[in-house]
Amino acid sequence: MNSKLITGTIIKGIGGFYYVKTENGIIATRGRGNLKRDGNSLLVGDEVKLSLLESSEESFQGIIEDVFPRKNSLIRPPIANVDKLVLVVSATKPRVNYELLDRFLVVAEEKHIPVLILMNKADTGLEDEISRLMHRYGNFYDCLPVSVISKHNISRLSEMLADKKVAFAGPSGVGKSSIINLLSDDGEMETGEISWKNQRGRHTTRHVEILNGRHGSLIFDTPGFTSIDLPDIDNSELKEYFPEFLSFNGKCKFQNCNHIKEPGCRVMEAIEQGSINNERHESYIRLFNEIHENSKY
Ligand SMILES: Nc1nc2c(ncn2[C@@H]2O[C@H](COP(=O)(O)OP(=O)(O)OP(=O)(O)O)[C@@H](O)[C@H]2O)c(=O)[nH]1
Ligand SMILES: [Zn+2]
Repeated sequence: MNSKLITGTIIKGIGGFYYVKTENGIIATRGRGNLKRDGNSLLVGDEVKLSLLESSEESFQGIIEDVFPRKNSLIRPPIANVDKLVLVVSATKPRVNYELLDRFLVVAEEKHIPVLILMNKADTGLEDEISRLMHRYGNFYDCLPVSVISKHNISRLSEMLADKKVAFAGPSGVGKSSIINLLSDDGEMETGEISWKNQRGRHTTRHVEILNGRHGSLIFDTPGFTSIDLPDIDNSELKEYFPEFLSFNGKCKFQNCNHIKEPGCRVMEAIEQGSINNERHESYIRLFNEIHENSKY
């Protein structure tokens, strides 16, 4: 075994093999023994150290010796080290599901994953939808209207994602696949005997894998990333995951105010003054109650 370890990113895991993107191209590997990180197995997106096998008779050329600590990870889809979670909605067909968007935002906050909210289908001319979205989130999240059809803001988007590992999520039909197709390179990824066209839709069985994007970005291709489970938290923690509330937490009349309808609540004041969006607060209350209901079982 070559004693020199090289580093890389797992871009695909299939049948016990992990394909690792390295400076020397893509290398098929296996994990050493029962290699785990944070109690679970290797994930697409993991940064790893691997040793190269000297004999190339095996169907793989390297052994993963170690996994770097993760920035974050998700269970469904199973991915690690997301630098940017792009939450895709569309102006129409389907219209924005704000409740779902707010759930995704809570998960992203809890996992410390930076978010970009994309409103696709901007070509449909539904300016009202775009302004509603901006009004609701624009002060706290990056929001960008785009269009796959007119290419509006697509190059801006790919610049915003430069050098990042990016996952796309959102309801069915908003245009996630179309956007990923626009952003990913169609170049051939090659190494040793392994090569496959880096093109979406070629395989009938869909696994999570990483595609090369423009400007050095890596795109998690995560079929079916249309919903997400709320984090396992107490409802009194939920207020930490609404950035609108952060400057008020601990400053209401009651130190442990949950900003529901307590007297002397600074968040309620801010809503009345219009500096916090009322719909976001309603959404907060729904999630607060939902977590409470779930905790009974
Ligand atoms: N008008 C318009 N239609 C678009 C745009 N982007 C995608 N579409 C259409 O929206 C439909 C859904 O697009 P997809 O890319 O399959 O959506 P998806 O989010 O990947 O959907 P799932 O795979 O079901 O999760 C397709 O008919 C696209 O042609 C856009 O910018 N403008
Ligand atoms: Zn309060």
